This record gives sequence, C-alpha cells and structure tokens, in this order.
Amino acid sequence: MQVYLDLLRDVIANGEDREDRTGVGVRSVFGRQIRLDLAAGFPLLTTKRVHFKSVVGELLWFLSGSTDNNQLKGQGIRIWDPWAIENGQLGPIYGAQWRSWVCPDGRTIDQLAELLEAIRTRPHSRRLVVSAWNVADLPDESLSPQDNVRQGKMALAPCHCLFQFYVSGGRLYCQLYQRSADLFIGVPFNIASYALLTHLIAQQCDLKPGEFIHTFGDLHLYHNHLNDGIVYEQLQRTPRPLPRLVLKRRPPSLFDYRVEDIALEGYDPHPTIPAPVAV
Ligand code: UFP
Repeated sequence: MQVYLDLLRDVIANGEDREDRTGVGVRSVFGRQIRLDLAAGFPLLTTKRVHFKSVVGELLWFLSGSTDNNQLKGQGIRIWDPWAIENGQLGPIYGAQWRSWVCPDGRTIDQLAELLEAIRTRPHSRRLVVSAWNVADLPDESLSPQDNVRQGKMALAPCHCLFQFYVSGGRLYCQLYQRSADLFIGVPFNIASYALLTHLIAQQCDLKPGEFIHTFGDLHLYHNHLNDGIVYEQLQRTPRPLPRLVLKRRPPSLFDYRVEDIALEGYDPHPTIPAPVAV
C-alpha cells in the first residue's frame, strides 16, 4: 500500500489549506487516482490497524438495504453514530439507494440485483454503474445531519457516490468515484470496503477479482490530523505484506453473505492510530 503513503505525501506537499463544512479545516487537492491489483493481496492498510470487522459489518448492512443505525450498533459498530437521529434512522443513504431507489411513479429499483444480472448476461456492457447520488434525497448542507433526516433527506451526502464495473479476461474490475475523501480516517476504510464488494460480486458472477481503481474528487487531510503529528507517524512506518481475503462459503446470492463467511489471513499491521472524526 505504498500508493496510500504516496497520496499522503501528495496532499501534504500540494494541498491548499482551506475551510470546510465541519469547521475543522483541511489541506486539500482535487482529482487523484490509484489502482490496486486485487490479485496482489487484499488492500487493507498495514501501516495502521484498520478495523476490518467494521468494514464487513457496514458493507453487509449496505447490501441488506438497511439505513437503520441500530442494526450496526447491535454488532458493536459505532461509525455512523454521529449522524443518526434518536431512533437510529439515517435517511435514504447508501442501503436505500443501492437496493430501493424510489422512482417518480413509486416503483423501486434494486440497482445491485440489476447490476449482477447485467454482469452475468452482458459482461461487455458499458452501463455496469451503481449510483448513490440521488439528487432528490441530498441533504441541505446548511442543516445538521439530524435535521436533514427528520425532513426525509440523507444524513450525509454520499461520499463514495458512483461505481462502475468492467469485465475482462475473466476478471472483474471496479472503479469508484469518491467526491470527498478524508484521507486519514475514511479512505483506508473505503478502499477495503470496495475491494471486499468486488470480491463478493466476482464470486457471485464466477469471475476473479481484477483491479480496484479509486478516483478521488476533493481529497483532504483534516488540520487536526496534520497538527497531531499522526499523519507523519504513519509515514514513518514501513508497509508489511498484504493479507489475503478468504470467502469461506458461496451463498446463493450477493444478499446472503454473513459476517462468518468472510475472513482475512495474514493481517499483521502496525498498531492502530486513534483519530477524531469531523462531523
Ligand atoms: N468521508 C469519507 N469516506 C466516507 C464517508 C465520509 O472520507 O465513506 F462517509 C469523509 C469525507 C469528508 C466528510 O471529510 O467525511 C464528509 O463531508 P462532506 O459531505 O462535507 O464532504
């Protein structure tokens, strides 16, 4: 994951210091891309421990179509807590858009079910796209996440907002467009999540995982992460060999995976680096 450390150096060296919605302030660049070959190992950061159980739990929660934070909390995953209202709702975020995008006539579209059908029957299609960017459901940037949810909007506008697949040589490639990326906290998690999603869809479609291509819009480091010295601490660590992903079972559909089906072998990271998240 040298490419991740290179991105950190890029933002530090070339970023512009500026204000942001959260009030914390960021150093930011616009428009970057990394490519990770999933055959070379599972791209989970080794220069700090990333909580893979949360990656798995969150992805399976998205795939279930749920937008209820209580279901994540029940598994001990607290990453969505700052954005939820009292009853756990988060508004129509990823799970809703992926599995039940609401049409003007009231019908709903299961984008992921349609995607799998398309990959199986039309692997050369140039329309293997899933979008969470449902303009009608976007939150008002001047309101709190909770006020947006109370008005039926998303708690947070999708960060990983659009992804596309490509099939070549029996391998499944995935490219993600991430409009906004917290490089220290969010990105290691987002990489692992989409790498895992690509593995699961590949298994379901009798393909091997290809590359994960991660394209960034506003890529930033929060000033508190820079000022704490934790970004520099991360840069001093030497990457270790990547772990390997093991899928222990092939369930009947993409929507039937359980946490126990997904395991990592050989993950031996440097210690975790706690960091505050900007809400
Ligand atoms: N963020 C990520 N990845 C995610 C996620 C959020 O990096 O998966 F949900 C970060 C990006 C940004 C903030 O720092 O959260 C969202 O703020 P905004 O909507 O103003 O871009």
